[in-house]
Amino acid sequence: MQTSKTQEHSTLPAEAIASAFAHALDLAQQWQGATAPNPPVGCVLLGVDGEILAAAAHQRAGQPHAEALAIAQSQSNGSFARIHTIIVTLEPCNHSGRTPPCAGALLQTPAHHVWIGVRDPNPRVACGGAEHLQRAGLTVHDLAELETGTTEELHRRAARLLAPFVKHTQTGLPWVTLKQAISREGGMVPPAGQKTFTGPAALDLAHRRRKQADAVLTGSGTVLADAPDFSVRRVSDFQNKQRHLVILDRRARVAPAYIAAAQSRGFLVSIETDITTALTRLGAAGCLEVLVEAGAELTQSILAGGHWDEHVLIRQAADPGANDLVTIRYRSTTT
Ligand code: AOF
Ligand code: ZN
Repeated sequence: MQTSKTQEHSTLPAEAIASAFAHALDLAQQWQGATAPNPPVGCVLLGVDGEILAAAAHQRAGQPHAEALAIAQSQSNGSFARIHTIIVTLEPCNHSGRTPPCAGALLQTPAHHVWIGVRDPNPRVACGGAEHLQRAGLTVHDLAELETGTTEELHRRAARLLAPFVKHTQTGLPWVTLKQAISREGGMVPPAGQKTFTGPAALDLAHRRRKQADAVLTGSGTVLADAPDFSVRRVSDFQNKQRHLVILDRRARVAPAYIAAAQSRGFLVSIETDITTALTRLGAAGCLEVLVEAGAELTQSILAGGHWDEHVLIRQAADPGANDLVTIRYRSTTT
């Protein structure tokens, strides 16, 4: 079919953009937890009929950005000349960091439209990428402009995906996810001889959350009571991923043997006495997301002190065999 000049330049149907965003978010989510201190980013290249030409995600700091990978893919599969619209979950960068600027790379393609999920809060990038593309004649759109029934859900996913990077860029602190499980009796302590009281779905969730975290934070009470190994088990972990394990231990109660064993499992272990200092140090070390897995006392003080961003609450099912109830709330309303 011959495509007219107007069709070549016009915006693709909203449904095609929405499904490409969903795909870009799925890809980026697979690397959530692998990219720190960089954000997880996904990019999809579409042709004039809304067909997917290439799709990729940023995998690790120092390696190519999502856009560069997608463009390289389109070059190797011969679709480069057909690129019409670029979908990217984060505003393309406009600076030379560890890798060359993506905005410049996008301008080398024949694309007419770029859709952005979230604007980059990095002061070296902030609005620079989008502005640069616009000045060069591309039409830049924000996901929020998209008129579909799924836009809100896509926007919520994009915002959560980038929230740790946004917070870290703006404050130097990591995003704190507080995981709390409550038994049907209302307590947080598993019955004697058991490490957990939640079912398989809640355990899967817990391990997925560990996988996406750059650090696990716990208290000495939990270590003394359970000696948790804090490893990622129910999902496959990233290769060579090194997580921090921070233990809040004011009275130096944690045995050196526990610390040595955690180090031999690959953790960078540190003992801290104060939550604010612990989070500041994790942020300075480039951690984007911290998962708190602690007992009642530390959990309550993190809630009361406002040191959390996301509270994942797992309530044990009233009936044995039924699914536990998971609720997620955010401290700020921007996510
Ligand atoms: C993008 N696409 O896939 C990512 C971006 O040191 P560099 O070169 O890796 O640059 C890191 C910065 O680039 C990071 O702080 C963030 O602002 C942006 N990340 N940008 O266009 C990507 N990961
Ligand atoms: Zn880039």
